[in-house]
Amino acid sequence: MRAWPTTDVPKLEGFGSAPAVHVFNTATGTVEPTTPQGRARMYVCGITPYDATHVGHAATYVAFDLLNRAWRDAGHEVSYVQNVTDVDDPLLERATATGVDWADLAERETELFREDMTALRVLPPDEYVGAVESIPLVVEVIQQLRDKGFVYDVEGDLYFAVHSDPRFGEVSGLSEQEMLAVFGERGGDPDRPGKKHALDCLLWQAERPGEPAWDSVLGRGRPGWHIECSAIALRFLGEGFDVQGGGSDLAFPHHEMSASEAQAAFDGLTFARAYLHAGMVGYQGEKMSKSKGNLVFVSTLRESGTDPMAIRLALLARHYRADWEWTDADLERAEARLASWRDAVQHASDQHARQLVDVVRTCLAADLDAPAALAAIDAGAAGWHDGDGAGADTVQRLLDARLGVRL
Ligand code: 5CA
Ligand code: ZN
Repeated sequence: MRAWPTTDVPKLEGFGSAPAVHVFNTATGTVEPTTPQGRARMYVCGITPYDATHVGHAATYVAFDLLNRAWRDAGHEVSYVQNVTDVDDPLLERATATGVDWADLAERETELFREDMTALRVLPPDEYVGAVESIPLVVEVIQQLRDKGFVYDVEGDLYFAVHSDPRFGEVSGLSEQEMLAVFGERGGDPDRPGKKHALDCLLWQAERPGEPAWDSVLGRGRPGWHIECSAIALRFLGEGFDVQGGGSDLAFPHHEMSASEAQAAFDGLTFARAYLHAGMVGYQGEKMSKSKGNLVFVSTLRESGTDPMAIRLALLARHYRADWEWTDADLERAEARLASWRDAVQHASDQHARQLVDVVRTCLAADLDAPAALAAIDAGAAGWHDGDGAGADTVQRLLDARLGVRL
């Protein structure tokens, strides 16, 4: 699948490289250094394209864009892979409800997402991979699991016995009771008769009347959700990649299941070395979600003339791990901040700029603390008015390279 066009990332020539990036790993519950061996490898779960990108999605992709940029500034090349869940229940349900073809809906919303990401200056993945085009990869991994005896049949549908992976539970760290409490509302089917364990998850769903299906050695059907990300990540990044990312609603079941499926299929394999999760953005008192319909779309803001850099700054003003609520005031604050930086930067001296490079790098190396970086820039900007402007170019390059904000 085609990604979106890349944006130029200025190099901070003459400033050495940034310090090693530390991030909070959900699986260990601690902030730890990332230690890429050669290229840094990152997989971030992509959208299910049945509705436009809301500011919650955007916050999550901007968070991982900060990591991408932090690695690059620390001297790493980055391999970045993202999927598109272009066939799944919510997409098919929306297509039926609105009377459009499911594939057209997926293509239309994926294209809008590409436009939103481009406007927000989010760097594209090197591989942007759809679930549909990955069916042969998915089937291979399921066959591998089946050969090992980790798969069983419920009325023609194939299930993964999650405890086949001795490390099941290590990603989210939830107890079985905690897992059961959220499994049902996050795409799972704990109560389906015939399952051997309530938490076992669907790998392959046999064809249903009126739904798309593909021929395979597993019979005619379509993939379950989690296995898509296991198969795509293994194929395009290989085992032991540095970071698996997404919003915190994906820690369980999605990342837990994806990791266990891969680890059970290939003995001794470690799926990702760290699991990172962005907080949930709410609106009007609830988590912003396509199913609840309480949404602020990036595309609507753009159409109404909002500067995408102001949208990006509004998202960066919150720590990526925080849960927070979007209000119009967030955007107003960001617009004012952007205007004040654009005005002040012209006066920045070389010494001001050099200090700022260090401070911003330090903030972002410490679990991607963008709010601290923004506060440091505010404090700097307040003192720039007396400078000669010789540092303006450095400040602009810094903000562009590290925050993705073009002044
Ligand atoms: N296609 C799957 C992942 S394989 C999926 O979760 N798609 S999604 O469209 O529902 O979400 C895309 C990304 O946005 C996920 O990382 C999800 O965790 C994140 N996300 C969804 N809602 C919010 C929100 N309100 N705030 C922050 N991030 C969110
Ligand atoms: Zn995923």
